[in-house]
Amino acid sequence: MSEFFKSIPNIKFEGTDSKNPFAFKHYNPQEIVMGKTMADHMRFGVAYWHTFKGGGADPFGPGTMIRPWDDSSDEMEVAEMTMRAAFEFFTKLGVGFWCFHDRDIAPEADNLAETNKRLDKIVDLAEKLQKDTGVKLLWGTTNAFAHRRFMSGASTNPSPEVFAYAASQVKKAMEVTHRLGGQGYTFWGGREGYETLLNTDLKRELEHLAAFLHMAVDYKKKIGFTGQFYIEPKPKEPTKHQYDFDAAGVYGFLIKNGLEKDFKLNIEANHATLAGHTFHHELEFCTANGILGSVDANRGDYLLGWDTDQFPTDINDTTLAMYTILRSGGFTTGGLNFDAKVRRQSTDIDDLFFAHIGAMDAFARGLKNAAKMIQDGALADMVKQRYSGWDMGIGAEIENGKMGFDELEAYSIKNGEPNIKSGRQELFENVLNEYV
Ligand code: XLS
Ligand code: NI
Ligand code: NI
Repeated sequence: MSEFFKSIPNIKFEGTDSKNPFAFKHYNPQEIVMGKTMADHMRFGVAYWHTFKGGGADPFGPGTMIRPWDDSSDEMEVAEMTMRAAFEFFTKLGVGFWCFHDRDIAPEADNLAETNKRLDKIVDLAEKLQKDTGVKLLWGTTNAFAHRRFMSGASTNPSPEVFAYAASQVKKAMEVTHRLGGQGYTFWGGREGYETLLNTDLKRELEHLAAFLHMAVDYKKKIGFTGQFYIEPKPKEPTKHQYDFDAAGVYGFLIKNGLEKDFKLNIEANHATLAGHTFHHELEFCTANGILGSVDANRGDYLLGWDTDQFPTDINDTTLAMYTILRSGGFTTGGLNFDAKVRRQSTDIDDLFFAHIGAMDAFARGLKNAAKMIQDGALADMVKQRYSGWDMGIGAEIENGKMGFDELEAYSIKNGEPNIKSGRQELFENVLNEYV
């Protein structure tokens, strides 16, 4: 039954000749690419917070978008209408997954017990709608950053009372994620960071963060939740310095604290660029270390220094991302969650569709390009060639641990100046452009 998107048809694949803005030109869910359907490769998800709770507010003005599911003074009625609108949207768009924060789906009450009751009530509805539509939960998470109690962080707050409150909230959010069959649970470190080191005991805060995550791992086992835990790195915003800075920083933190077996990473494109990396770099770092879990698919604006969370449209980016994701073996529990919001001037509900359709098509093109790159082996052969010295002679002996500094010095004295080989960067770039 269509309630909120009556004028909008189910979005279908019509191919590249289509001029219909409500159709996919490239994303053909059942099309097989490298042995798997496109839908199974991508595991697209919609982010509840941006698409259904975002109204277009920015630091200079309030929201611009008037949504039919927001049309009541009763907060719980709004929550129910929003959930219905969301599942109608997922179904019309044809995505398999959704993601949410606890506070996106149900409003806080005056106390935690009542808040939890409200959450349960909305989760009843979500459970029913999941069943009716077949749409699944990619991951759930907690909003422990918006309320004023979390102004100085959640698990890294100087106050143990706030730490306890955040723990209670994560406990409940994990329970409802479990109940909804969530395939994962994400920890994004909201305000876990600092504004000034003058008032901050950095060492202690990091220890508290580790303790908090250990408690979450214990509780996961206790309730039998088998979904994957993710940490989502971000270097700054809202705090000046966020502790989960980037993939390398998070990985070091996990290893130091004995948590590396329990967490994978959820890589967000715009967070990568805020950290001074490319999206591709963060994905490649995770793949190299076996910790790629899921992706928040969006993009920033290179001229702006904040998390603009735009919908991904750059085919170069999606191609390189899919090139790494495919070579990592693809998603298991994770997927491509559109942690992205339509621009403040895109005020119509149609725009929500255009944004997602464009992003899904951009990733479909990326997938097809990347599959072709892998099947042709062009780049991989060139990389293999570049490292071929390690497959024999002294290279193989170093890799096999048969050499030390004494032997390497003797080798260098005997063989003299190393041969210089071109890195051929421009040629590599040309080869990539053949596919994009
Ligand atoms: C914010 C984050 C957030 C997480 C979920 O920048 O991207 O949306 O994905 O808490
Ligand atoms: Ni995100
Ligand atoms: Ni973000």
